[in-house]
Amino acid sequence: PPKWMPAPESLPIWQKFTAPEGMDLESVQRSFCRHVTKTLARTAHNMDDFAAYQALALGVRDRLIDKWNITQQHHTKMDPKRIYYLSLEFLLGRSLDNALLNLDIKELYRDALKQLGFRVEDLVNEEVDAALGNGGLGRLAACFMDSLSTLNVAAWGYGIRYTYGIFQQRVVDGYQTEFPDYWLNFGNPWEIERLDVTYEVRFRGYVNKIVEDENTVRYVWEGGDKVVAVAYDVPIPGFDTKNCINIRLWSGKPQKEFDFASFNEGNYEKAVEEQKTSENITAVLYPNDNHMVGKILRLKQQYLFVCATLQDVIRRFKKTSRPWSDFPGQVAIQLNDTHPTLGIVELQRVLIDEEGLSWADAWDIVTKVYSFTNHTVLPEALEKWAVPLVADLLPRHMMIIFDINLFFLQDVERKFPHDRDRLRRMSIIEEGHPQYVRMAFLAIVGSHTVNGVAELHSNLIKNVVFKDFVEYFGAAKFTNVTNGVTPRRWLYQCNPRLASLITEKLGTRAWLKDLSQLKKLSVFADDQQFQAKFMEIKYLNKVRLSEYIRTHANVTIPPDFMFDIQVKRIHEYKRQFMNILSVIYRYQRLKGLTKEERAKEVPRAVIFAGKAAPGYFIAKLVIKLINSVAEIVNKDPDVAQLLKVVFIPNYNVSLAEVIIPASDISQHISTAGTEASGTSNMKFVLNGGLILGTVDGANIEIGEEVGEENIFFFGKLADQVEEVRHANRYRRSDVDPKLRVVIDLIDQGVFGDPRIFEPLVSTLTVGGDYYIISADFESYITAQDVVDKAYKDKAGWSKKAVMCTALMGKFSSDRSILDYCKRIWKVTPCAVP
Ligand code: B1H
Ligand code: IMP
Repeated sequence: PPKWMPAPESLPIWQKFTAPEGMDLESVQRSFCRHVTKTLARTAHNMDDFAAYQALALGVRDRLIDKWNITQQHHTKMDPKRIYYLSLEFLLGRSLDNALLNLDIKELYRDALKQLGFRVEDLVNEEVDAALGNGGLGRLAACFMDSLSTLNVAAWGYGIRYTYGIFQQRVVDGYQTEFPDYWLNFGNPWEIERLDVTYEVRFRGYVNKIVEDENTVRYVWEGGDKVVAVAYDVPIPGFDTKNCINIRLWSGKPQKEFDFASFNEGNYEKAVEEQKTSENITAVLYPNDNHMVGKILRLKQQYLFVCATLQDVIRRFKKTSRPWSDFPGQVAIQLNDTHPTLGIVELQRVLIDEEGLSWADAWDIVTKVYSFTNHTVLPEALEKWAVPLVADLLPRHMMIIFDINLFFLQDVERKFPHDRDRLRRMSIIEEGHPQYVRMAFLAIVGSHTVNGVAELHSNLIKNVVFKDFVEYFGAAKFTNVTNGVTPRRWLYQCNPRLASLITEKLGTRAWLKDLSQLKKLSVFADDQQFQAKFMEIKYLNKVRLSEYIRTHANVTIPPDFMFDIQVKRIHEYKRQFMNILSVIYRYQRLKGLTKEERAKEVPRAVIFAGKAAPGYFIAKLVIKLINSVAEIVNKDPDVAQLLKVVFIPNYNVSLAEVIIPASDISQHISTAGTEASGTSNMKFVLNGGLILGTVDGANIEIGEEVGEENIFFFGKLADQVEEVRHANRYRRSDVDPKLRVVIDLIDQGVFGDPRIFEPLVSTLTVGGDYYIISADFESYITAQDVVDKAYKDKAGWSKKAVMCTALMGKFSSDRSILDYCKRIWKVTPCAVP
């Protein structure tokens, strides 16, 4: 343990010079100018908005660090149970605006900077997103960190500092093209580099068996190659609290910077080789949402991550000289999906091989510490790693996995004797050539609690996907914690006008920490004046988005159109394809209408955005189809007053903050039973946008909260999907008649060379229509008509919109986190007084 100097804080002079900065105009301006001149080495004469952003960010960072220090010292003093949230993704987005709001210093900074000639609103737009995640799973981790900090939980996030986050998407000739995300090129004021916090990580090598006496053997993992993980800390301020927690991100670097022997021999390539390979490990985020790719580099990322994290966790635990039996009372580790599951094996390894505990004592500790969140039931997303790959990279871990499996299956055999098929189904090792390690099974066996992320999803886990495990472990181990989103970013920050209106009406900002208070808004749902204000704000948000679309996608969308939005990762199960097919259907229907009939139609802008995994051919074709349809529709004067279609490039967190407040209706139309939860659905409804959705994921619970009259459901139910799939037809003549009309138009070349779209269109027939677009199409088109009809009734729609915002209290990530604290982690807050 590090030796601390005898409390220098107790010296008055120490206190004087480390006191947090003042909360007055002059302190802010002084700090800003100090960073301009001393940190950036600039002057008033060579300042641009980006430099001003940097100086501002550095000043705010100083305040975060003050809070961070106070929080860590308080935690050291109180030594509470720590919560460790392990995630290979943190989709944080921008930090400046969020920090200004959470620290409640935005007004102060606005005034201070105004006098210096800058507008805070301009400067926050200079920031590049931290995009270390793919989609929902990574953004959930970010929302959870905001809530953990706000709720004063002694928590740490742990992740990887990818040099390149999710790729930048541009659209070229209608196709997605990918560019590297150079997010660190101009420095990152939101991280604190900890060159002193480093851990060694071993790969490959061999396992040495040491026979101590006739009943004891020990194994030591030796040899191989070592790399070093360096810590980078990202402070996460809570809202309206002194607490500020931390995400610690690991970056790989070589154990020795340079091979001098090779260098001196004149072999420059070889001299820097090691450096290159170890830095490669954390170079890039794998850009697949809901899809696993069994690449060795990904396995290296996972191991480097858990190995460094556990060394840090154990070092912190050991500072208080407690016995190992205290560990489960002091440490809870949450696995964000199976990606950090090697952590289970690594802890077992450290306890038995390095700390000398017996297998049984060690395993008892491991299974009391870990809990596991499952985020998907899609078969292609469930992680499995080839045994030869694991055995080569992590030989000792492979042995331990086989032992865990052996003891587990022996116990299954005791409980369900002579049930060979059950053993085969439940084995952590999938038999075959090669064998595979089933990571979800390993995570279940090594955890005390397993949760899904919405009611339906958790039920599917219990009754279908992990049914055998429920029968073996009992139902109590499996539970649901419905996802949530942070109302600080997803209402207060992204929709300031609506937030002000709410605060004005409720007379307090308390709703930002207790979102259930929004229900008090429902008494204003019929109040015409309130409706008018609410819808005026919606209109202004639509103007802002329309302006963005004009400048970034070169399409003009009148703000009085209905804004119909589907933004999320592009995936077959999310069915953006079905959406664009229905747009084609609408297009041909509109073209067939008389002038009188047209006058009764609701003008609609159908807005898409989202990234496809670079190797996902069909998803990329969906983007091409959307752009091809947009091109034809947007230039057709026949429908110019009634229909616009646009694909906005490079969807990310900061773009979501512009898009979400501007929606009238958003689409969450996954095949029932496939979207575990969805979280953007919550954000849209919270901002007074209605949803058109399937009976899937969190849509169901949103419907329960806002009422059936305020949500548009359609489509087959989860328990009908399997049956529909079996009845699917494989010929064009058998698809839904309305869908047939659409396919014919594509085939006729209305949207360009039909041969381009053939692989996509044929998923509906020869591909077996796995996502049941044909079976849901009629119901989908009907639901679209119901939406149009409802939208024509302005007062009726306004009331629905208000009720939506009012009834979303359940979907705060604060509620989710409190649920984890009470039922899974068994931890209470540790607030800085
Ligand atoms: C979700 C993923 C995911 N579920 C594998 N699973 C990945 C799986 O890189 N990989 O290998 C990356 C991501 N992501 C999403 O999690 C669900 O689809 C959403 O429905 C859910 O809302 C979100 C948060 O729980
Ligand atoms: P860690 O838990 O050892 O990683 O410590 C995190 C941070 O908490 C350190 O960088 C310090 O800022 C603070 N800290 C840790 N131990 C002490 C202590 O004994 N006194 C005061 N602050 C501490």
